Amino acid sequence: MITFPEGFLWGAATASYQIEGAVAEGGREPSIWDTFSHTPGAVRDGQTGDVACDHYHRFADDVELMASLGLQTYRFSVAWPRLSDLSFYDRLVDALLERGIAPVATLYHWDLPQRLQDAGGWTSRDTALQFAEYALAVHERLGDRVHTWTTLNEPWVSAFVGYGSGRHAPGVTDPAAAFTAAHHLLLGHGLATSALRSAGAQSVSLTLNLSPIHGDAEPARLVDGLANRLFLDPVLKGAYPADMLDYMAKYVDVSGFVDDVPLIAQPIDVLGVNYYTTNTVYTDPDARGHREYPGTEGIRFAAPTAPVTEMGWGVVPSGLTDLLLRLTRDYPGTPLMVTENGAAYDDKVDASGQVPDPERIAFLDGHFRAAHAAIEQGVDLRAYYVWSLLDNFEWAHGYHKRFGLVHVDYDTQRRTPKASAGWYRDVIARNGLPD
Ligand code: IFM
Repeated sequence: MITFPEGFLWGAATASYQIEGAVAEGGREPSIWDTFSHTPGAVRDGQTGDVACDHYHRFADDVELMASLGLQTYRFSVAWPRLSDLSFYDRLVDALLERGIAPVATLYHWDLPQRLQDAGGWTSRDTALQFAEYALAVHERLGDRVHTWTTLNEPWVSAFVGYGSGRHAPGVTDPAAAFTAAHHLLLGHGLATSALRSAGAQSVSLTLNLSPIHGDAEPARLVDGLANRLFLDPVLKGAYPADMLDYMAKYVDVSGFVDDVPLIAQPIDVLGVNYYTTNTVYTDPDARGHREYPGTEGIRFAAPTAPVTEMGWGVVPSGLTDLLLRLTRDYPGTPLMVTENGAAYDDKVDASGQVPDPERIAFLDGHFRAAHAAIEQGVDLRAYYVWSLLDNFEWAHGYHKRFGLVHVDYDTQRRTPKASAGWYRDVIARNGLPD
């Protein structure tokens, strides 16, 4: 047996806009994803999160489903647009605790209230201040029962996909706005962390999407800076990387950024790592670069080699070992949890009502072993959350990409655990895998 440390926690993750639906219920105000998904051409086939998995109404059954898989912890996000009435999360947290499932609450998984976007969104410093106030309000309501808090999910995506390429809400295509948004997201994280801490939050974390970058040295340094160090260093080293400050200065006035770093660099209790794949980049004068990495003209992002998932992302379990070791080496002293890892495949319910998904089982098996290899080499990894509990609204891809351990029929809302769900239940029960 490959056994994980005693006390290691196994869970699954979701996000509010991707599963809840009920967008006009419980006093919820519109978010940037409501606006964006209703914009013609923004999301594949014009799909929206209006109904999604109807989790808002079906959460009690979904918690039963989690219990049937033996989940020990569940990572969900609170919708900022539901701030005026947080009673849904009260009920959700109570249901989780009744089943012995530890709730981990993420405060921002991309559904910014539209009213704040109308005032500039993350390009406005005020959004960071408002985020800290919102964090406090949620903590006041749930802090007696939620132990672990995550401020932001994947600020790189919020900044560079939301304000850089415009592939996500709010659909802005302006590199200067993307860098400004990145800074204000980090500031929001720092302010919220201080606020949560002073309110007595037990464990505060930040979740970053991180990726090892391979290839030619110079483009790899730049892309690693944009994807990884730009977010890790101010939080965990108390300084923006010098090369990134110079780089951002080509687009924005960074003088105020430096002054804010002490506010950003609040100690965190654990770092959340979302890992999906690696990137490989080469110098190529003819290459157009990548629109989500501003200024990368002349850099070629290599196509992944097979096998790939339905997202077209390469399956590279060893990248997870490398990433966890690198974090431990370069940012020592911060415990880690894998807050997302998983894969989309073209899953179908077969004639016998089963959903065979051997590729997902192989994917997870490989990545769990990769995480275990990192632990054996000294990484302090505390938990692992599979993305995702349910098939759900995969942003610009709509419902076309299925990441769930549980299949969702969107016409009937019927949930069918895939073969991987049963396999995962056994992993959890054994706290490990056969050797
Ligand atoms: O679905 C997303 C999630 O919202 C954030 N991390 C990556 C997942 C898969 O793309």
